[in-house]
Amino acid sequence: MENLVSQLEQWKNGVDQWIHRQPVEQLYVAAGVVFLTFVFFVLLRILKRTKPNTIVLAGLSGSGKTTLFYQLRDGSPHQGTVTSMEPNEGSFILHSELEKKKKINPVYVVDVPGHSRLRLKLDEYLPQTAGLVFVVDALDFLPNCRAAAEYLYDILTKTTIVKRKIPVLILCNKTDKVTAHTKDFIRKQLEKEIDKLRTSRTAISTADIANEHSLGTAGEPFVISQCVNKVTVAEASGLTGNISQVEHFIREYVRP
Ligand SMILES: Nc1nc2c(ncn2[C@@H]2O[C@H](COP(=O)(O)OP(=O)(O)O)[C@@H](O)[C@H]2O)c(=O)[nH]1
Ligand SMILES: [Mg+2]
Repeated sequence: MENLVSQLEQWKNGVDQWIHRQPVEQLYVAAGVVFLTFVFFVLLRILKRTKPNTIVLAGLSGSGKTTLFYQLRDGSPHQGTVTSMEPNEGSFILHSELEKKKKINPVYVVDVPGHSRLRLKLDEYLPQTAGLVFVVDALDFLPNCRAAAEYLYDILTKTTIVKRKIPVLILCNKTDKVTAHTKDFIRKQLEKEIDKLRTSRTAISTADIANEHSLGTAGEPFVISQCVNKVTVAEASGLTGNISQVEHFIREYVRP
């Protein structure tokens, strides 16, 4: 035992002497390298954590956002729930991914109520948003076309959406019913309505043009491919669980 202690002491003295023999600059450099490596790993962690992982479900009331939220989380539509007045939100692994063996990153999904008073909530989530799903009722589409186009127009001209180029998926929901409109029809109608809105709204707000991001190409009829952010159209049925196209969109922007 004593032998061991004296051996350790000798070794410690050896190290001390060696350190004293080194030029002082070299020690500073070594300390600097250790410090920088530490800072690098801390930064890496922070960057990884703040990568946006929020998916926002927006759209008019009754389009099927809440049903879709439950379907994504639980694989069931939870029928019979009341009109949501508070945003439904939560971090989870998609139900369809549960049986996968490897570690999967969760998605933070927010179901923003369509009621116009509560839409302001949307802005709170946009800084962390990786993708926005705009749910459209493909069954009862025509009576709501104008209102849906207005909401979509507001979304597509939002500063955060434009600046951060947040991808938008226009999701034609309720396609389990044969009378549902096709996604091409819905896209064309929305483009037509937005084109009308574009003319009327830019006429009103030429004074504060700085706040409004003009949509599309001037002098051409509006089509969604003119948006600076990626805008795509897909179909789903939140009720029957036919949601693979939404899941694909989510995992394209929130890495599993
Ligand atoms: N046929 C059909 N009905 C749906 C679908 N998704 C939702 N619904 C119905 O549409 C109504 C509104 O759904 P909800 O999820 O509350 O819409 P929200 O207001 O956007 O949250 C409910 O009666 C749902 O049962 C769907 O994919 N197909
Ligand atoms: Mg709802």
